[in-house]
Amino acid sequence: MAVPASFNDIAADAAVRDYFGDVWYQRMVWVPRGWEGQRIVLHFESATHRATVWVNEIEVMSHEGGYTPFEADITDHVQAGEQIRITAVINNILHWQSIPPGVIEDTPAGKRQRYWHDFFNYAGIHRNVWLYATNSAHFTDVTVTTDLDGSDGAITYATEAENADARETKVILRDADGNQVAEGSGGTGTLNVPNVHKWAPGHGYLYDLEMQLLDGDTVVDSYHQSVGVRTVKIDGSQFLINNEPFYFTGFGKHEDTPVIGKGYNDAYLLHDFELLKWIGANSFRTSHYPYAEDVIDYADRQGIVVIDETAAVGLNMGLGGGIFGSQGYQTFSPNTVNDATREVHAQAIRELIARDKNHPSIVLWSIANEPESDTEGAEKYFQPLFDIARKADPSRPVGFVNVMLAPYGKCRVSQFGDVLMLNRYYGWYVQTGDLEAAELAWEEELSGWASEGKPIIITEYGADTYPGLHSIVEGNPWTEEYQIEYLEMNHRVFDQIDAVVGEQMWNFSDFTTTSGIMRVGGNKKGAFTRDRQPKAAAHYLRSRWRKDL
Ligand code: BDP
Repeated sequence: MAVPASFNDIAADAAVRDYFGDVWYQRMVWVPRGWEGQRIVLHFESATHRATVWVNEIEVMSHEGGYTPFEADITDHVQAGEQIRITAVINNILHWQSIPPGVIEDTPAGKRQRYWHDFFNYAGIHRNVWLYATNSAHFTDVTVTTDLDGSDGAITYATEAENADARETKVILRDADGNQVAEGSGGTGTLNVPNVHKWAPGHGYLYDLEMQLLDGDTVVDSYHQSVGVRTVKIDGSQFLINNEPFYFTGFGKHEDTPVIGKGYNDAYLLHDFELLKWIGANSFRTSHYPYAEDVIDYADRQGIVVIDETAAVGLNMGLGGGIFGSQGYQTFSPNTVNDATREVHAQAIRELIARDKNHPSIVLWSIANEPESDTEGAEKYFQPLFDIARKADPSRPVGFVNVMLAPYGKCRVSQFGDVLMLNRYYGWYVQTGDLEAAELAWEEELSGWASEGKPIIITEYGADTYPGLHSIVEGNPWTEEYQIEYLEMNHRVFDQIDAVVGEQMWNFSDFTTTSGIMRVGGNKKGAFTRDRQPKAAAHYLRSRWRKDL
């Protein structure tokens, strides 16, 4: 099986596509001879949704959650210069205690995997797997935060190291041209940078912070951390980056491409960012799971702003009625999404923040997408999760994405967020084809939210559009014309309300879902098709978002 890739679409076989259960991966690898005496680590960038890994006959690690990394020190089990066998069993079942949740149902035709999120449950080893070596004294972590005081910047760092007794830590800050601009000693500290070159939306300027672990004059470990100096603050209903109001334009995306499913791919990464630039998007949300680390690294370099989301999607049994068939479950209950699920969710939040805390592009954590949020059960479930996120990262705002079923006045979870993120489909799922009625209803609801005094980001609004389908008259859903009319209506509403600080259209491109009567070869709300060709709406968005044209 190819790695990185989802296994589902590789075989031309429905049994492989829809398979759920254990999937075994195995390969032989040489441990480089030059690694004698080094600490050797096996690192998975992700395995969806859980994995257990062996080196030769020895079990070395297990991990729950499909989109965050895990690793094991395998030094004691391998020899430099030898070939080793790596075996991983990946399991893709979604159940009540997984994030995202799902259920295996007994049907007359056999067992079936069911879930409540609107994208295909692609699985496998989606990202790179690394074998790497360090000194036994080595850095294990670094946390960097930045601040601005007029034209001066401050970079505060805290390193962590192992087996490093009596070792000194030295840090060197270099600008993007490689010139040293500051240095410090000790595992923690603050570097002041007069006349700092800021990281800003559209301007991905990065410094390089090198940390060295020293044994006398010998560098025994060295790590390079990119640093973008910028601030993020909420001021009333404004979202400030570098103390200036920021307006998000862009999309909710997916990791979803032909053949490889959710597999990471350099070419698609570059191409998607070129399209973001072409269309004038300054941001995206990692709907509905943490994306590959390369994506976030590249966003840092490109100055693209990111809302970083956990895989907590589909915690809402009220949503499936239309799209996924009959219901019969309660979202929050001892037998469904419960305290044990919340523990897994909490761990997903911690792992997301641990992985992504140092990225300047990330300005906001989204701890869930469209959960049930209008019930007491939801309020109790979510309150501690906001605390966990804030404790893990006091430097960024935290929010969750609200669903249309919990409108203004009904939602009991929004009170915990620093920002309001709303997904709304007026003119699509309701008032379908009647944009006049949709506009009135949308304006009314949004004015309600605006009275809360928090910044509002519209994280989803969209209309399924079959490329090539046209209509001479207005109000004809699924046509390319209607997608534009729908977007224009939304933009009229947003432009009237000051508290709206962003618009992220759903979706960047068409993507694969489970089959169903609401989906035609997947979700067709993309501005681009799945193979990244523009629909008419892409040109319309470009004319709205590209201020330079
Ligand atoms: C929202 C979800 C998103 C769906 C979208 C849609 O957040 O995942 O794909 O609506 O229905 O419910 O297109």
